[in-house]
Amino acid sequence: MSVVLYAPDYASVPVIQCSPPSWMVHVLLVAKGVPHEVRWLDFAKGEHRTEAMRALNPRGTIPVLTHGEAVVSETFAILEYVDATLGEPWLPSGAARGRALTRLHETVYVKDAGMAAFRALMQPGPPPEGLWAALDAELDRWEAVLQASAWAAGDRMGLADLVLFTYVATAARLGWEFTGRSQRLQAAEGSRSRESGRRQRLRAHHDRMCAHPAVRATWPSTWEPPGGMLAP
Ligand SMILES: N[C@@H](CCC(=O)N[C@@H](CS)C(=O)NCC(=O)O)C(=O)O
Repeated sequence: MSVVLYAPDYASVPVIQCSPPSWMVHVLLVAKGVPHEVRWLDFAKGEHRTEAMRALNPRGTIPVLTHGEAVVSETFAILEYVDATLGEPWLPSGAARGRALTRLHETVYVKDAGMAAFRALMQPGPPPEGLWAALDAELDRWEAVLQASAWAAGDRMGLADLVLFTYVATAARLGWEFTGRSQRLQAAEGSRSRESGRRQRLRAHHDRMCAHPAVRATWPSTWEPPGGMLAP
């Protein structure tokens, strides 16, 4: 059964020149070695809102994944579907499954904060005050998660890592800085070490993800390759 991922042609997405939700699904398909086709839709031409696309997803959002007769929309549903149905599952079984699913669904806060900031950047005029505040506050939580383990859940790259990484990479490209610290955290920390606010673990996570062959293979062609990475 053929697998088709509908994703925006990144060049047609204003400002961010990428779609983190589509990118993370693409990384998963490539990392799992699932044969698939990507249909790149031109957002500027409204190719994601045609009658045919609305028949797949009436909300007109992408990513959408089809697998034979199955149609799956909503990013996290797609990640879970691909994981359970195609190739070796990444989600563990038993007790570790609860943790991995919790971490995956917790990344919705990164996704929402990231999307809100990206949408603000798409508006004309200078960026609003506190553009990254919500994302900063959320990423402080993930820095703490990554203090305990190199990956978001367990000892290997998982679904939550895909979400975290694609939003962090997109934000970093748009001017968000790993060294930035939310005012809330700064106030809470008082005179404690500034180093703890530098998100070194998150940066290491980002760099590790950048080196992954599936991330390299799907790197948005609209972006410069990250420092030190050869063009895929
Ligand atoms: N809740 C949806 C949101 C996906 C989403 O916002 N997709 C964007 C591209 S990154 C989109 O389709 N935007 C087009 C539109 O809303 O018209 C999901 O997670 O799949």
